[in-house]
Amino acid sequence: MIIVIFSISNRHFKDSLKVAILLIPDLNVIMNDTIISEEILLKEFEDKINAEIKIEPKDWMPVAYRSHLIRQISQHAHSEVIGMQPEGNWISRAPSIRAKKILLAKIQDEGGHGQYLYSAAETLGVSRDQFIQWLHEGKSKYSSVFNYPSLNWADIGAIGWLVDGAAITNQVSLQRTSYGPYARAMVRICKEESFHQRQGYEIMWKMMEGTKEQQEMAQDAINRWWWPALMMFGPHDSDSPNTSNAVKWKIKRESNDRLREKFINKTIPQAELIGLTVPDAKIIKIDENNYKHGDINWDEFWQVVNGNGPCNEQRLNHHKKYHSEGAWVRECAIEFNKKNN
Ligand code: FAQ
Repeated sequence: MIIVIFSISNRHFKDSLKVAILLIPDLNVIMNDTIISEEILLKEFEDKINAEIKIEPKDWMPVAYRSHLIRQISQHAHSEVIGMQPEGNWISRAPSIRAKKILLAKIQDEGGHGQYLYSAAETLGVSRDQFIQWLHEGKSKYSSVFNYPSLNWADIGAIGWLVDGAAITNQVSLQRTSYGPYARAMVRICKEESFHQRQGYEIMWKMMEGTKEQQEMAQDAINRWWWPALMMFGPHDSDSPNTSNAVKWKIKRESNDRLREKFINKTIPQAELIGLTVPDAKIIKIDENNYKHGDINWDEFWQVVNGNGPCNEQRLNHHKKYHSEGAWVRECAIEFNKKNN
């Protein structure tokens, strides 16, 4: 019976079944039961969503809800893992042992976030190997922001402060997402992400207390990372095809534009406090707590999303190379697991 419930969303299969129903009276009864079952299941699903009860892996869910989550959670996981690359580039060149230790811990956290998220996505019935294959084939996305180069130490400050700051703004809201494993992963990720944002801000703060050259480096870094950070929230709501279902199913709790506004409102005062300015000539302060940003370069955004950013090729090639060179580690882990279970 379960197989029939899942398959019934396939139109051709449904048509063949309708023909069969006309021919076999007993099957008619079975089919009616099945259709009723699906309606009941959908109603139960919607009731849970409305009552803020989390959907769990073994619960019935509409096919489109499942595939929406598979897409979003796996892309989120890829972002965490690919996001290690721009920062990893600076571990060996951190300006002190303290800075090196902090950066190392931060990057390790991002790898861990990828693990939680791949595990959450796997509960939806797709293997991790498949997710990685989709990434390597360019079928699955990761955040556009990681396709920009990290040129100097100030960029490490800007990534922590702005990129993690933008990520956490989104992730705080995702703690209330409707799918249980995703929401629970977000709780831990947010705790760690808030430390990441502070380590980035501390770097910028220290540079702004330093020499004129250091201050210029910090301003140059915010000039280059500000717009890519705003783009992390995705296209305007009016151009966001996934938002309508995401909001209906409470996967997204706030829209792309609303989250972007929240990020701007909290980040501009932080910039001003240490003497930095955001590179937006059209920014307007609407009232005490709210700002309106100028035009985002959406052509640039789509270029980067579609694989033509400054570092897209480099990031993906790097991932492919080390994934392939690390195959023996995965094989050893599987053998070890077999021996111990
Ligand atoms: N980059 O209809 P929407 C981090 C795609 S974690 C690339 O609005 P949706 C931690 C989108 O996928 C950062 N593609 O889509 C860290 C869709 O294409 P598709 C990652 C983007 O899903 C810090 C199409 O455009 N965070 O940084 C982007 O409703 C430092 C239409 O867009 C998450 O992934 C983009 N920026 O909203 C690690 C949070 N924006 O899939 C290391 C979870 C949009 O239909 C160092 N994800 N697209 O082919 C989300 O909240 C959502 O998926 C959005 C996009 C908001 C990213």
